Amino acid sequence: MRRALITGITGQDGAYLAKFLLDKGYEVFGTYRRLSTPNFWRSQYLGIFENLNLIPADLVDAGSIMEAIRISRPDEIYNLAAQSFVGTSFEQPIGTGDMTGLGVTRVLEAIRNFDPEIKFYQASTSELYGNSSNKQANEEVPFKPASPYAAAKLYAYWQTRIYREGYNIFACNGILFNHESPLRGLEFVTRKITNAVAKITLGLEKDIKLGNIEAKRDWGYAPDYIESMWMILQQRDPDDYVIATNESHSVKEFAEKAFDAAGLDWQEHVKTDKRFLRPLDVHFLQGDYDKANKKLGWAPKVKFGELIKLMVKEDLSRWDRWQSGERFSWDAFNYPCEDKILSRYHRMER
Ligand code: NAP
Ligand code: G4F
Repeated sequence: MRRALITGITGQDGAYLAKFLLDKGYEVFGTYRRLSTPNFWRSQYLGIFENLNLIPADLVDAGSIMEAIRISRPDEIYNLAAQSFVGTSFEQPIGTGDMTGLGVTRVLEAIRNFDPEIKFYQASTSELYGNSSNKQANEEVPFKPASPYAAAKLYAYWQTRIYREGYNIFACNGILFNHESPLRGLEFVTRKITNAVAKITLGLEKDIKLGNIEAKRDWGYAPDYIESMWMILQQRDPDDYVIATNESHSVKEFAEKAFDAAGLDWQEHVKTDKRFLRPLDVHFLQGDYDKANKKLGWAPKVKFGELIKLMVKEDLSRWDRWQSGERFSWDAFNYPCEDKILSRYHRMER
């Protein structure tokens, strides 16, 4: 039986990847951080929690990573753990550099020391491109990161290549464009919108406040993208691949379609608020997955319109069930109202 170690198993991609690998017959190990309250809701939601082998480890603690590898003795490591929210990376740039950047070197060093035969997948990102061009980005387009998060990921991207070329480790970058799902964190704009649409529909809220609604992203469906991670590690040679839908849409279009899916007019409910503007933003991202298509045989199945509908449907159903007294594992009921969260913006306003 093949063994996989997933860092970041409590996140969106970690949960879907764990399910995917279990279905393929893998023995799945996942690292999780000690938190004051456990957060396994995603794997519980997917019904796989009981099938996971969990190992406490933190990317800022090299010894804990080594220990996780010793315990799991994996054939493949999927490094999904990161401080993954771009907005937070402006508030916590040093912590983000440590976890999202240096953390990757800690995993690569552990592989080099423990067993260089272990295959390694690094969760690289379209944020690497930043505002480098307004064209579709493939693997040859130069990077120009525009956030502390992207700068940390750039370092991690190069370390992955350096360990591949320098130590002959099977280390690969999946350069994934934005991918969303009903398991997406509530701070990301897509789920923030679909959750708000559900609450507004049921009369629990009146409006939603957003930042830069002109920003454009190439949004795909997370379970489609998870499959590419596995495919990348099954090739004969290690390499880097862009994973995308090749379409780009604005936040405004996303909001319009999400409200429309619930029979509402977005203009009556969407407000803009400077609080959600970033010091520097990426205005346009659109990928080109041609290489992944030709070499891996990968293509996205779920596109923009369908993605929005399935996310709105799921959030509506959850709030509806919750209001009827049903209790289940999820995140939204427990999330603070954003007006209660103070940031640098509030300090500047005072
Ligand atoms: P996510 O939902 O935010 O999950 C991030 C995971 O990392 C969580 O399990 C989190 O654990 C863990 N983590 C954070 N800091 C850690 C630390 N110091 N030590 C160990 N674990 C830590 O992110 P995602 O959307 O699943 O994304 C997965 C990966 O792909 C991330 O590296 C992200 O940067 C990258 N990526 C995502 C996208 C996208 O559109 N989703 C696109 C490109 C690349 P806790 O639950 O304890 O916080
Ligand atoms: O949903 P977002 O926060 O995602 P972002 O910044 O594109 O990052 C995500 O995708 C990356 C891949 O490209 C990943 F690497 C990263 O880990 C993460 O998963 O914001 C998308 C866009 C931005 O331009 C943002 O300024 O939406 C804009 N936006 C407008 N109003 C907002 C809001 N973003 C958030 N989070 N909240 C708003 O109210």
